[in-house]
Amino acid sequence: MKKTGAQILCESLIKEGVEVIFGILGGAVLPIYDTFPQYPQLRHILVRHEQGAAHAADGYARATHKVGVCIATSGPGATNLVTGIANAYMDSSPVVAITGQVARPFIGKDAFQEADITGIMLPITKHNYLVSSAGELASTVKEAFHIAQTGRLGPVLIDIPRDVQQEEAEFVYPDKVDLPGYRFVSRGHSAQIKKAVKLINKAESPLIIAGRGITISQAYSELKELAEKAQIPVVTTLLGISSFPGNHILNLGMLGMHGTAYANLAVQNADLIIAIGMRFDDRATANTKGFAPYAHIIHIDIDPAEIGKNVPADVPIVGDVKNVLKAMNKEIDGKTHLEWLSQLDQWKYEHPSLEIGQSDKLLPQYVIRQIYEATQGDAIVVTGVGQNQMWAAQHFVYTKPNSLISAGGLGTMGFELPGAMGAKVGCPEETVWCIAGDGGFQMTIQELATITQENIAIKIAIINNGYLGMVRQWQELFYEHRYVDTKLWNPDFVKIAEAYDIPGIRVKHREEVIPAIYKAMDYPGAFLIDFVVEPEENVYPIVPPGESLTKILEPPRPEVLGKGAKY
Ligand SMILES: Cc1ncc(C[n+]2csc(CCOP(=O)(O)OP(=O)(O)O)c2C)c(N)n1
Ligand SMILES: [Mg+2]
Repeated sequence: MKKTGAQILCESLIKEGVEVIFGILGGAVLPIYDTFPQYPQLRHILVRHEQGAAHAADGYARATHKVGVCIATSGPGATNLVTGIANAYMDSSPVVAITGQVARPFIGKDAFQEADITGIMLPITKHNYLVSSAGELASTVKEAFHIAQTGRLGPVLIDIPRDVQQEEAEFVYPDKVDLPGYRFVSRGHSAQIKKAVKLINKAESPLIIAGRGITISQAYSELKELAEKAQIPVVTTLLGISSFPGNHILNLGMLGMHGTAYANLAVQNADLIIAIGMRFDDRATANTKGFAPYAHIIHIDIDPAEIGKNVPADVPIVGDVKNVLKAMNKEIDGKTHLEWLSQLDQWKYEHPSLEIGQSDKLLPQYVIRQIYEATQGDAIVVTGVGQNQMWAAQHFVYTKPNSLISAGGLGTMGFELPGAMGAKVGCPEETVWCIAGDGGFQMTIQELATITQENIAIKIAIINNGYLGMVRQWQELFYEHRYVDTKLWNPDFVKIAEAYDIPGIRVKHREEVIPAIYKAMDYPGAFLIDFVVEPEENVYPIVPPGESLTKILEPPRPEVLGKGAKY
C-alpha cells in the first residue's frame, strides 16, 4: 500500500521503537506534523527552542540507552539544533535529528528558510542524509538508527524536503541495512588482549581510568570484576563518573583539571594505566607531555581513531569494552597490590581534596552534598557547565550506574534544563535533579514552559553565585583578579518559576537547605530551588591550564587543609 513520505517516516520511527520526539514545527515539516495524529504511539513534546529539542533528545538517549529523536523545520529551526547536535557528537550520544528542507525544486535557490543543514552538520554528525525521494525514506531511517546506535555512538541527521514528505511511495521496512563501507569491531583482538593481561598480571601499581564507554556498553559489572579481582584502583573521567560506584573503596574519584589530588597522583605514579572507553580528553590528561610518566598504557576503545590520538598506547585494543573486559577478566590473576593501595591511602590522608569546610556561609558544595544525602544517590543528576558541574561531579556520590548526565566534551551551558527534561521523560520513575548554573539556566530557561505543558516533574537546583562562576574563577586565579563581565544581574528565579506555574523557593542560609530539598522532593511536580550561594567560592583542586597533573592547587582554607598538604 502506498503511503506519503510523512507516513513512511512515522511508521519507520515506530518500527525503530521510538516513543518520544522533541521538536518545534514550521512550514517545512508541516506534512510530518499533520500525520502525527494518525500515530498516537509517537509522543511529540513541543519545546520552546530547537536547542532544547536536541539537548532533550540527548538527555533522553543517555538516560535510557535508546536513541533520542528531535525534529525541526528548515533554515533557522535546523540551525538552532546545531549546538545540541554538536554536544551529542562530542559525548557519543545516539540522537537522530530530523529536519524539514525546502521542496526539491527550491534547493540551491536561497529559498525562504533554506539552509544547507547537511553541509553545516557534516563535521558534527556521524552521518547525514538529504532524502531525495519518499521511496528512500524507510531505508534511510533504518540506516540512520543503525549508525547512531552501533560502533561509537553518535548523532545522525535526516534532512527531508517538504515535497518528499508529501510524495507517495510503497512502504516496506527493510529487515537489515546494507552498508558495506560501515564497519566496527566489537570483539577485541585476542593477541592484544593477551598482551594486556600479561602487563596487568605483572604490574605493581596499576590504575584503571574509566570513561563513558563503560556506561555506554553497560560494562559496570565487568569493570567491577576487573578492579576487585586484581585490586586495581579506579579513577574516572567526568563522563565516567557513575560507571563505578562512588562509594567503592577502590574508587579514587575523578582525574584531571578538577580531579582529586590522589586520583591525579595515582595517574602520575602508576606503572600501568588501563584506559577503558575514554579518549584522553585534555581536561582529563592536563598537559599530555607530563602525563603518566612511568606508565605503560593499555587503551581500550571502540573507535580506532581514538587510539594514539592524544596519548600513545603501548597496547591498543579496539572493541566494545564489555566484550574486551569479559575476555580479559578470564585471564587476570587475583592480586592485592598492598603497597600501592597503602600509598594511595597515604595520599588521600595528606590531600583530603573533597572535604567541605565548616562555614556559616551557604557553600555550593554543601548544597550538592545535601541533595546526595536526601536522595541517597537514588537519582539522575543532570548538570550545567562550569563550577556547578564540577561541584556536582565532586560532591554527589554516584552509587547508581549511569546517574550523572553532563555536557562533557562540548561543555555546553544551557544543557542542564532540557537535558534533565529528556532524562525525566525517558525515565519517569526516576528522581531527576537538574543542577543549574545561574548563567547556564538562562540560556535555555524557556524550556520551563515545556516542563509545565508536558508535566515533566524535574527538581531544579540553581547554584546561584551571581557570576559566570567558572570564568570568574579563572579571572581570579589566572588574570590577577580582573573580573571583566563575569558578574551577572539575575532576575528573581522564584518569580520566574511561578510565572511558568512551577513552585519555587529561595534558600540563602545553610539551615534552610535540607528542608528545601525535602519540600522539592515531596512535591509531585516540577519544583525549583534558587540556592543563593557564596559568590566567590572556587572549585578545588584545580590543575592550572597548561600544567601537568602533578601541579595541583588545593583549597587555601585552613579548615579543610589535611596534614601535610602543600601549596
Ligand atoms: C554556551 C557556552 N558559552 C560560554 C561558555 C564558557 N563558560 C564556561 S563555564 C561558564 C560560566 C558558567 O556560568 P554559570 O552557568 O553561572 O555556572 P557557574 O560556573 O557559575 O556554576 C562560561 C561562560 C560555555 N561553556 N558554554
Ligand atoms: Mg553562576
